[in-house]
Amino acid sequence: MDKNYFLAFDLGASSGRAILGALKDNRLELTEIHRFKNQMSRIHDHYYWNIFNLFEALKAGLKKCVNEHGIQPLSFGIDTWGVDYSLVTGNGQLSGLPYAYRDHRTDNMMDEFFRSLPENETYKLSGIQFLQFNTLFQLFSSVLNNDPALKIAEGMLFTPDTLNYLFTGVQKNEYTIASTSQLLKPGKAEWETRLFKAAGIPEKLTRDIVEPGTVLGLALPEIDEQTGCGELTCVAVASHDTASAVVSVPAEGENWAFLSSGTWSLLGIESPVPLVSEKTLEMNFTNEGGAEGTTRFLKNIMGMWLIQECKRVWDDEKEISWQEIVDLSQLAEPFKCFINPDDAGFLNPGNMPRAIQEYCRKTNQPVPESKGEIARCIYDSLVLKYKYTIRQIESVTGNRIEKLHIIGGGANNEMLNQLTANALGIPVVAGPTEATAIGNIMMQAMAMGFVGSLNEIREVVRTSFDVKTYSPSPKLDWEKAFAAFEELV
Ligand code: LFR
Repeated sequence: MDKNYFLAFDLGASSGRAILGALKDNRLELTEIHRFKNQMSRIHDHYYWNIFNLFEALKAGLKKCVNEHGIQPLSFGIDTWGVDYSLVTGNGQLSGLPYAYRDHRTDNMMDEFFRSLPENETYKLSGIQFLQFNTLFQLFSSVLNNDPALKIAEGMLFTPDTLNYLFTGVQKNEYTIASTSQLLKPGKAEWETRLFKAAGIPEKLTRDIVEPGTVLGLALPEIDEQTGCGELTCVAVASHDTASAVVSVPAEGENWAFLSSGTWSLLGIESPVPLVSEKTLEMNFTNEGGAEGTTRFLKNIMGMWLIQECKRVWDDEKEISWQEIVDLSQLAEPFKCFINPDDAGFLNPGNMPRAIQEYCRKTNQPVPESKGEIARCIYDSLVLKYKYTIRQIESVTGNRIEKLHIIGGGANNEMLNQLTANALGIPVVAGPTEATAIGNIMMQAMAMGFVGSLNEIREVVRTSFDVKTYSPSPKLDWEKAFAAFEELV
């Protein structure tokens, strides 16, 4: 079989990449073609995504693929973070810049919304965890604030849908990304009209929902003119980045959990059905849509964002590398103080080190002063939150988790991988770090007829990429630390 080429655009909240996948005899090779920075634009104290810049960056990636690597891929696919969307007017233009989910316009919006539909009803109808930035609450905030952009909108496209539309002219909502909105029925590619009604969101905004792995159409001739890509198929992949990442977990058998580790730590299991009950509501777990009808039963944990934001503040003084941060944290005293990583105050505090210190002060703990102490506090607390979350999952399913697969960029942090294995007392398998791009590429390969199923995709991942296993070898008393942490959260 010849090599077949697929181009993945993987956009994260801090950077975006174009990754070329070459598939031959069921082995996949990756080449990073293009990398660019992404960041929220702060304008008059609101946060937005510069969607037009992102579109230009993707075209630049495609052009490099053709010109510098000499490859015209068969297809391309786009995945991004969840919940955010652009509004489209009747003549097909985007109405303004899309808001970024960390914008403060949704502060207190959940409580406001629960006045029209109580929390437990909302959960039953959607199966989605409560995060103040879910599309439901973003749109509700626009309704309450008489947002003029909403008034002229005829359609709503999530971030990957929007970029697919700019490339092809086709307006569809892809299922996995739509499931992050809290506007679908649990585990179903169907809009829940009662949620639209309760929020006052016009139902005309919805588009047809397509399953991941659907061919959307061809890139417009103007794209070929600008990039030389030729006839290029656009595939709606599992376009929520977490959905793409979980597609490529190299797992076999049962009783495994995944941790998709990046800006967010998404910790959960793949389930054939949504798990929606009073207990899962109380624990605030989500049921997001996956490939092949699977559900991701998971919890959002405030992940590497905590340390990324510290680094951003520290860099302002004097640049510090990731390795230095890890090294300093290892010199600091363990278990000196803990945070609940998911405290609302850490969502977008501006100055993260200060927010962490304030949290410790408020909770009558020793206040971490040095960079090493702050980083240690973050790492210990994250790992303990992982332990806490795994226990919650086990209490819902009644099954012991026997292995944790860490995928995504965070799997590069060897220290954290080992701490995680020690705290959980089970083997941790790290890799692939490029899980999201791999999942994106393999869903294209499936749409184009080169693989047949999720199982086959995982087989390709296992034969193509190395993973590293960390066995538990605890030197510290994690149970004691866990008891203190549990007390706090
Ligand atoms: C990860 C992610 C999470 C989602 C968060 C916000 O990048 O997509 O799954 O909850 O970003 O959209």
